[in-house]
Amino acid sequence: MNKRVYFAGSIRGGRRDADLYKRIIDYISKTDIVLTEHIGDPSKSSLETKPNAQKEIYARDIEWLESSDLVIAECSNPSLGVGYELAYAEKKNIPVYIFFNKDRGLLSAMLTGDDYFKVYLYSNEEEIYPILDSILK
Ligand code: 6IA
Repeated sequence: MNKRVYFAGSIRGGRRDADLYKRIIDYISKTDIVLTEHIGDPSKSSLETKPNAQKEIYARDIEWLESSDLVIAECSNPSLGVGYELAYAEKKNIPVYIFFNKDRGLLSAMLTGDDYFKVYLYSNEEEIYPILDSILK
């Protein structure tokens, strides 16, 4: 209850799963605090940017990441930024839970080969929510 969750999902890696991110974020938000709610905003374009925004985004995200109790990542759509965040979380000893739709291919060996990460392979979205319950309980 009231855990601080850093949800990670692709932005510039591609927004095809943005609606799924939003549903996951809404689900987590029923019981806990999602620091990165914007990840699920389908109206946000991956190209959207303002002058000097990159440094601000990086600094704010790192601050949120370091203040989080756990990271939940949806990795079905590959993203350099998410990969960076997952490695950063490991270095800071923040627990990391990864969801990957196994019908979309194979997850990077850099994640599946690292026992630090708890990886959940799913076929249907409905499988995600009971797992979230067990992670957040
Ligand atoms: O390489 P990517 O862009 O796919 O990396 C996505 C990951 O990096 C996400 O988990 C975010 O935490 C972080 N990230 C990358 N870009 C942004 C961003 N851009 N804002 C916040 N976090 C970001 C501004 C546009 C956005 C409002 C849609």
